[in-house]
Amino acid sequence: PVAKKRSDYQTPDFLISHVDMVFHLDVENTRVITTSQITRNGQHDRPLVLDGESIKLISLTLNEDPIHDYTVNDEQLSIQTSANTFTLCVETEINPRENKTLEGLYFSAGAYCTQCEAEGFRKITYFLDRPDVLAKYDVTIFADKARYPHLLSNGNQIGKGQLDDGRHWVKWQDPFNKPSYLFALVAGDFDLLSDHFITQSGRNVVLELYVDKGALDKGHHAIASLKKAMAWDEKVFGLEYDLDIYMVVAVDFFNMGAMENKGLNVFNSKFVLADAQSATDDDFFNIEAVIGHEYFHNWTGNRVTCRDWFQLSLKEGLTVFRDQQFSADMSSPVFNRIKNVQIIREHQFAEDASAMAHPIRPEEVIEMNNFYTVTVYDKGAEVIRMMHTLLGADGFRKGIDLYFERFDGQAVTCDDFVQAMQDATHVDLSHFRLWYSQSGTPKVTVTDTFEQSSGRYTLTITQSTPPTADQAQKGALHIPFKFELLDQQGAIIYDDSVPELKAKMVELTQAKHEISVSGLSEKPTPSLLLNFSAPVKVEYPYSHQQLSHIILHSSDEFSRWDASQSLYSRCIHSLATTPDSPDEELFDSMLVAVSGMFDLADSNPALAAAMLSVPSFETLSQQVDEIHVEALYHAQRSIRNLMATSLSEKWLALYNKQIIGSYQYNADDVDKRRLRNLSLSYLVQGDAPQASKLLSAQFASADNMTDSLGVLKAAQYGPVAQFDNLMVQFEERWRRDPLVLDKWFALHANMERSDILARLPLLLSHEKFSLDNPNRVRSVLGSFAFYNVLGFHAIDGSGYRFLADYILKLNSVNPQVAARIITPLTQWQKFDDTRQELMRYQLARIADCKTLSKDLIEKVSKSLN
Ligand code: DPP
Ligand code: ZN
Repeated sequence: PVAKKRSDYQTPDFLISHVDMVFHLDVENTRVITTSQITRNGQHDRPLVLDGESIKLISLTLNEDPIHDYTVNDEQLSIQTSANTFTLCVETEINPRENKTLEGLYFSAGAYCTQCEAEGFRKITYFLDRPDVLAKYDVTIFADKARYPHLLSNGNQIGKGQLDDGRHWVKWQDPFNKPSYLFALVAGDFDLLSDHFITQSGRNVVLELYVDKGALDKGHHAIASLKKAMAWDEKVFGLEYDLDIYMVVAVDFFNMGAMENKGLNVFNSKFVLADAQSATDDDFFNIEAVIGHEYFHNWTGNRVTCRDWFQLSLKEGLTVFRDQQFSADMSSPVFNRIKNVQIIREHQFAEDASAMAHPIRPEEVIEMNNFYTVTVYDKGAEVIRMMHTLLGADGFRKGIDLYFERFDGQAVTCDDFVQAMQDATHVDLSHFRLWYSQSGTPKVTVTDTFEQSSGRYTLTITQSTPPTADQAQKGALHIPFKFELLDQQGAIIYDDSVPELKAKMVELTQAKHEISVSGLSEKPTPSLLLNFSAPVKVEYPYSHQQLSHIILHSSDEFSRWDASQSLYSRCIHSLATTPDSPDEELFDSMLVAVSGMFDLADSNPALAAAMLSVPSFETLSQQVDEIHVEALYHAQRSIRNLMATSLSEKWLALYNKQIIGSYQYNADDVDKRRLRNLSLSYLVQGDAPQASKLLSAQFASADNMTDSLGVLKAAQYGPVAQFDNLMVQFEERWRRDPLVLDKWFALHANMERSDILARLPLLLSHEKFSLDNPNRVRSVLGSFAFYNVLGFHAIDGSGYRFLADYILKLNSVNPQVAARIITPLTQWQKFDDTRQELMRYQLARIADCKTLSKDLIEKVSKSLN
């Protein structure tokens, strides 16, 4: 396969103004008749080249005459015509049941549904399947009425009828121009939850949520979340919904989280269904966030879309930023910020360090599905956030307003977005644009000097970005770097004559900056990168006293948490490198700091819970140049054990203090449950005398999934027998609920135990496991590969081999999911030589497969280079 390059963009040779589609649904022989109004774009005599894959061409007419002058291959249909404006009618046949890739039209647990982003529409019909071809769609669906009473597509329903043979039909019309990737069709027998929302201008919008039969009670949180999102977008961005109906359908088989098809979102049921018994607080949170995300796409993505797929971050970075702001407003801002940053530090930094490194606007793509990445999404959101910081909330809003004024109804580029931001505010963003083309994790190094005699303190800040696999040369970026200086009492040092101190921010634009302040009586402590103001790594030689000082005194809650994480990291790395001579003084000062954090539990429980948690293995891995698996893993364990045993009374008191009534999803109770389950896990880790009793008691009395799962997660640190016993009980209770069973699969797959490789095959042969279902695959194979550190990285290579075996199986079933869970194997670069060799050996084994999908070829070949 050949890579497409961003620089090769050409405007389309033809445009399509209107599409009429008729679907005759049948599980194995669905007929699709697509009639398009097509116009030549500019003066040329090139043929009309349509995309099409895995579909059977039945007939082809141009202005109602049969076409003879065409060629067709596995990917394209090419029609030679001299007409400039014409009607093209294409009839195709597809097999939804056979379609396990879950792209195009497929059959999922008794219902038909579609997934067209990025390039799935071409599996339905031959078409100009690119986002800069915008058309209006009329869609008529015919299907058996008894089995498929609900026939849905984008826009408004404009007709329906009944046939004598038991079939019925419904016709939909979408008044908005849209690219083919936003097309959707759903047909099935669902339960329907209806509601409505009155927009700011007084229009009534019907809200419809379609779920599996019997699951109606689990839809209320999703509907409530949707209404919150609609109100929030009006309030914060002045953006109102534009159709009279908004539909959400939950399906069990889905490659992604959800999809923002115009007026007809299709969701992975995991991000819709929730009730207290079966869903955790995190599930409730994620549902609100994903419902928000897809809703916000209606403007950032659908009304203004991407010119080409290299611009994906135009809609995804911006929409992730919007959903993050929404979630922060709905719950705890600091807790949300910490979550965002953890994703960057655990996964995005890892991507930068791997062979898959790419800028938020990639330059080269073989399979677009491989670029729905943490870089495009989450680093993309950080880039938008930096603009928000540089322009201020009002400036940002002006920029957004201008963006919609200029580009509503169009397919545009990331440059167009930045230009609108710049033109609306007159802030020069020309240098800032480098964030779109430069990949990698910038490193900001800070040093300081203090001259006792003059009281002059100088901060020297340098930036550099190490080379990445895709790009050797790096330039200095425009970085909004927020910071403050704390005196020894913990007060912030202000000096109006130093503009950076006044603004609490320096805009780094060059390799090196210096900031000086005079007249200080003692050396201050700098608190750096407040609120993670840029997606960079910061280096400053903090003493542990300084870290403790920041934990107590920074004005920025995020930075207080961040300092706690630096303190833990320092302890862990110190123990990992010199396990035989532990730095007792460092550990003592860490324990003193931790002791103090307990005092926060009443006043700021969200922050306390975050501060009392140590960095993940994945985060720690990104802080070192070479990962020594066992040493780092055991050091992290030991530090947690030290915290657990040294402070066992505090953990017990904290556990007992969290009095919570019957389950409600609200911020106060969520915080309490989080603190309680965190305490429980430390009590188990520290082998506290009460631990085992607490586990059983909480398991027996829990009226909600958060507390049940809290027990199981904590039990992972205790004796295997007790864990296994609880897991058996859990399975008995939940074996008929696939979404809950996924949690059970994941707990088994990421459990640290010596017989893990022997247990995995048992999970995969479980009657509820199926390679066809992405949620099951992610919960077993994904959890194992991403989070079972000792199992996956077993030094005999058995973990790598196990994953590779299943990637080869998945390759022919669902290449998109296969290419996602191969990620840990492609990130071999920082491991020891033995592991590198073992990982590369498995990659080479996969590369040898003769029928390897484009998705895997791209990732495997890059990581073997
Ligand atoms: N459905 C995916 C998302 O919303 C892709 N657009 O991010
Ligand atoms: Zn999105």
